[in-house]
Amino acid sequence: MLATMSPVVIVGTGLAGLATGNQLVNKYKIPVILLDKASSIGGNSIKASSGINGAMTTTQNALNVKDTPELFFNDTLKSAKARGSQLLMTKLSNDSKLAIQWLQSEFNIKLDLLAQLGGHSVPRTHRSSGKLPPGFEIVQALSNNLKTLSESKPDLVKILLNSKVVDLNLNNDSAITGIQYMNEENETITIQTKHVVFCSGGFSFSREMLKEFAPQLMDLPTTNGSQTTGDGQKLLSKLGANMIDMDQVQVHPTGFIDPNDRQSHWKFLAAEALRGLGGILIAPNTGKRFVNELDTRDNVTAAMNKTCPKDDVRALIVMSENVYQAYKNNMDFYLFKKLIKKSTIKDLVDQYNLPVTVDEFSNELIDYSNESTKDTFNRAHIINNFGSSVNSDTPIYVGEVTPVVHFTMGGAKINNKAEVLDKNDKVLSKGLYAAGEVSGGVHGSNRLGGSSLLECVVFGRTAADSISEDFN
Ligand SMILES: Cc1cc2nc3c(=O)[nH]c(=O)nc-3n(C[C@H](O)[C@H](O)[C@H](O)COP(=O)(O)OP(=O)(O)OC[C@H]3O[C@@H](n4cnc5c(N)ncnc54)[C@H](O)[C@@H]3O)c2cc1C
Ligand SMILES: *[C@@H]1O[C@H](CO)[C@@H](O)[C@H](O)[C@H]1NC(C)=O
Ligand SMILES: *[C@@H]1O[C@H](CO)[C@@H](O)[C@H](O)[C@H]1NC(C)=O
Ligand SMILES: *[C@@H]1O[C@H](CO)[C@@H](O)[C@H](O)[C@H]1NC(C)=O
Ligand SMILES: *[C@@H]1O[C@H](CO)[C@@H](O)[C@H](O)[C@H]1NC(C)=O
Ligand SMILES: *[C@@H]1O[C@H](CO)[C@@H](O)[C@H](O)[C@H]1NC(C)=O
Ligand SMILES: *[C@@H]1O[C@H](CO)[C@@H](O)[C@H](O)[C@H]1NC(C)=O
Ligand SMILES: *[C@@H]1O[C@H](CO)[C@@H](O)[C@H](O)[C@H]1NC(C)=O
Ligand SMILES: CC(=O)N[C@H]1CO[C@H](CO)[C@@H](O)[C@@H]1O
Repeated sequence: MLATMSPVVIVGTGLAGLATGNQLVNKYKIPVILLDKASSIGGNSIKASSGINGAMTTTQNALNVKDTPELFFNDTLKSAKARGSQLLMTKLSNDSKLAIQWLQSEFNIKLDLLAQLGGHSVPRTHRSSGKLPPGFEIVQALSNNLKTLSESKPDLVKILLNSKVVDLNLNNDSAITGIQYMNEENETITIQTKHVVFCSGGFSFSREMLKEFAPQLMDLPTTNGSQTTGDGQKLLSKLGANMIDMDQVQVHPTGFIDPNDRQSHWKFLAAEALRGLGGILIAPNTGKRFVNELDTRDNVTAAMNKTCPKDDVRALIVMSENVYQAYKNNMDFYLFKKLIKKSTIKDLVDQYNLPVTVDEFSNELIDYSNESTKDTFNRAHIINNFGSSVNSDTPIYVGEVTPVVHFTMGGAKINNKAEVLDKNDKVLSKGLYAAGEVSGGVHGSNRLGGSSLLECVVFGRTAADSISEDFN
């Protein structure tokens, strides 16, 4: 039977592609071919460092966090600021519990820890205790399964790297009949197929596309990987897809400024979990906090833009020993890369010449940590803070941060079956699906931290479920 089924072609091996592939193969035994233009698997997904969202999960239960899909939806909608598709946001929050459960039960990924990221009403961003950062851990588990199958059952799974998709073939009913890619020898090869799932990621590395859609951001540094060039958006747009929110490009407020390479256009991300677990932001020109660090990314960036100097040192991120303990592996990595350093309050005030006394600075941390007062910026109090006995010698961790281009909310609009839509919101082409960052509508004008890995799993699995209906 396998031999007569034309394989589903998946464009991209980030989390969206891997989730689609695993669901097709494990649940339905439908053959897949994964193509990636890069020489390795994982896209931007492999870099994700804060985690993946889920509402009403067993982890939240175990940690006594009360959450519902409705609360998650409300947070998502507020962050989206009237952009995007509410249907997709509902689907994202509804299916988030199942997405986490799927990763835990099929791939043995623990996802047993939580952080509360910006714009979320409760802690719902999951990561695992242990050494591996979430993006790496999830990509590794899902790709190992497919790699193993590609060896034992080559008719079921093929993974072709260094293979760049360049075009699609349609019949005169505009149904998919094939896909064309270019191999390492620059030959164009056609694969016959009735189903293509675009999982090709965002466009934040494409200067050409940033210039077209968000020219005001071209001078900002970026966290992007060089493969993130919007190939999928270009192909789908050419076919007539409804490209929505293309001008909504996410600026993440905290990219690390490397003190040894300040001008570099490329920045390591200072994961949002650093703030989520208790870290604060300090303006170097006032020596004070200036924003609720757990507001949404767009709002934090706007506050930084308004308050902080446009100098070499934009803002400082300051973390307690408790944050270090809660996020030890990442913190050790940042220390190793010299992106943060261990210091004391006295040394911090001296080093950056902050216009406050050591006592004033200590008192600000004490106030911030005081659970019986309302936070100056309405930030929800969390357990991991600086404590009540802060003084000039209290150890802290500090890094310099600046806003960075990070994620593209816009893309090809899909429906809740992950089918790509045309400009009248009708299915564009029979057999054509999209999932992950290439799609648009899930996040509106601002994505919540942890919702990108989630959309990959939710809509990747959904694409597979939709495709399976054609194989009955
Ligand atoms: C540093 C960093 C940290 C992040 N942390 C988090 C986090 O903690 N939580 C969270 O939810 N999100 C996070 N994100 C966002 C998230 O990682 C990505 O946005 C998301 O994983 C995108 O997944 P994807 O599968 O859609 O695309 P990607 O993972 O980017 O994969 C796309 C793949 O498609 C391939 N491709 C592109 N064009 C073609 C073509 N023409 N032919 C063949 N292949 C092609 C690319 O080579 C790439 O491998 C982070 C992003 C970055 C950069
Ligand atoms: C979500 O928002 C709606 C509309 O504002 C409100 O009625 C509802 O109570 C909110 N739900 C939760 C769980 O906060
Ligand atoms: C989300 O869940 C609610 C409540 O179970 C349901 O009424 C709704 O149809 C679901 N929507 C989507 C898009 O999954
Ligand atoms: C972000 O800022 C807008 C406009 O100032 C405000 O309405 C909104 O409540 C803020 N977002 C959050 C999550 O607080
Ligand atoms: C598609 O084109 C073929 C060949 O030109 C023609 O025979 C067929 O009727 C067309 N089908 C449709 C649905 O237009
Ligand atoms: C393929 O094309 C690229 C870009 O034109 C070129 O740099 C490369 O050398 C070519 N590779 C081969 C094997 O011909
Ligand atoms: C920063 O603020 C200025 C005006 O104060 C505005 O023109 C600019 O667009 C803002 N930049 C970002 C990235 O928000
Ligand atoms: C915390 O705030 C309360 C109420 O304002 C105050 O009484 C108490 O002294 C504060 N605790 C510390 C350690 O400053
Ligand atoms: C869009 C963008 O800013 N792309 C940059 C990504 O990072 C590399 C450096 O690694 C720059 O060369 C690109 O210009």
